[in-house]
Amino acid sequence: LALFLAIGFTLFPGCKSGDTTNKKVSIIPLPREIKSKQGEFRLTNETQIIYSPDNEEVKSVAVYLAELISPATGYNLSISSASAPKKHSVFLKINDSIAGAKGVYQLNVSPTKVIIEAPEAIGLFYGVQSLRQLLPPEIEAQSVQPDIQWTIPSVMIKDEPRFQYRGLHLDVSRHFFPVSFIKKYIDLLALHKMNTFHWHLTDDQGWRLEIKKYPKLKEIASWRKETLIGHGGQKPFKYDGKPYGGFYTQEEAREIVEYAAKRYITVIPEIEMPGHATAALAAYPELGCTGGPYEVITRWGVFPDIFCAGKEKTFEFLENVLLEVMDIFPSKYIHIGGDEAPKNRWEKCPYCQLRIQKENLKDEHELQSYFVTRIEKFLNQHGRQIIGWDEILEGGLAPGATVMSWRGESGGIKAAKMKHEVIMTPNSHLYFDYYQANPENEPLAIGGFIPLEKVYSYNPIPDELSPEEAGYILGAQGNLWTEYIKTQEQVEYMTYPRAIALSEVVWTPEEKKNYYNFRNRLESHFKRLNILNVNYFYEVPKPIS
Ligand code: TNX
Repeated sequence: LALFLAIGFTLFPGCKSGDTTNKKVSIIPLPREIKSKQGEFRLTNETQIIYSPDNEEVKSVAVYLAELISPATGYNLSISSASAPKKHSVFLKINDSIAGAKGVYQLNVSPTKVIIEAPEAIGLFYGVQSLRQLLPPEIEAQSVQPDIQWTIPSVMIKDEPRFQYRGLHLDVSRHFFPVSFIKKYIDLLALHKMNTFHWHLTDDQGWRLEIKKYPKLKEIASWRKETLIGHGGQKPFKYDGKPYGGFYTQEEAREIVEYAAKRYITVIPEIEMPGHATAALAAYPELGCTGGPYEVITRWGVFPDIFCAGKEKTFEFLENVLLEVMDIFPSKYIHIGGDEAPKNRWEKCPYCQLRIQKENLKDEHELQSYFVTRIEKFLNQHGRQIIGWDEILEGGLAPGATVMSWRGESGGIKAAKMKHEVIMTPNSHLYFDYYQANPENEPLAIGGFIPLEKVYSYNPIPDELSPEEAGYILGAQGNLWTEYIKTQEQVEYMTYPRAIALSEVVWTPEEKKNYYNFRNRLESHFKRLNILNVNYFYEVPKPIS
């Protein structure tokens, strides 16, 4: 490691003292501008947190900071909006004259004070995250660390995000994860200045959200009769014989939304339609073309039974579901899935064929477009917009839809050229369920190969786009599908550190990114993750050749 660092420091001009890899200044994602200065600020029991102006939102960032610092230091810092503060304070100030993208902030540390300024509270929150990373990693401990000096190196930081959408996804259908874990997942997003949690709540293998109007979703659709334990490609499949399931109550989902909002993270729920719907059909078989019976699926893959596009009751069901979903999730966007919906059932279904005729549609792809557009209209009427996987381009894109480009970037490029918003989640770079190292030595995964450096190298703006078209790329997201991921430890192992590389992809200006510099900073960042009890994948850094 020493050798690696020595080589890294000599070869990279960005690594000289006074710059980002100054041992003590190691922030991820890398801020836009950092200037190291002489000296340091020492945090003590006497330090005050002073916020202004005196309003609830600014105050709550101050409280968040005090609570962040308290367990490890044992300090109970005083928080006030006093106009004549004592020296040696941490100031959180709204300053309208600072301009930039949403989240912009400045952080100025000197031996006598720390000032975080931003035009909005969200910027103060990001400044707090940077300040957190300037403190020793032991600040993350949940018990008092008596031997640590809580010093913060003097520094001037000017920072703002590159993209407005900085997301991470989690599939809780294939495997279910409890509320406590979802909160930990969200906390780690906040540490890395990510702002969106895409919650994949429904799929063939389980429906995970309580819907009051349709109780069988939690009673039937949230359970499968046994769980696959063998390799998906092996025959015969091996099962453990035990029922598997779980769901979030509406109260729990609201708790998550609120928890995330305090961390400036939006939760986007995904309700899959028309495909990946077998679990829902198992509970309400009348919503399928054949009428069932159906069972919650125990294997992984793409399955033929999807919501019937010919029946009015399908739309009645989905609209009622979405009304409850909108009541829980205040997000501007609702993700409606749209991916991997085989058309075999629709081809043979008299209701669907009648609909095709009546609506003057060409084929089943146009029927899917009709389906998505109809749902979009409903959500628009309630002030929301839809996101769909790139399959929603087939058969005609719903007018206001945002496209999540997962089968590479081509769907995203096409949508941006059509002046639709795009979120890049290509399975060439951002699928964290794929292997990150030699499969021979890794726990079984779904396939693929996306090592850390590949994630880091990703640029969400494809060369093919003009600057105007590029403006439609809202940002990027990492996806974590959990077919092969059963435990919380395994989720973290697959997600980290790749999601940390992603944070720099979506935050840091492209021209400031440098993998070796990142890998250096990551090495000290790992100490923080150790204390936070995160089970990340570790590989010894390769020397620069
Ligand atoms: C494709 S990505 C899917 C998921 C799987 C994933 C596995 C997408 C929109 N659909 O249903 O879990 O591949 O990598």
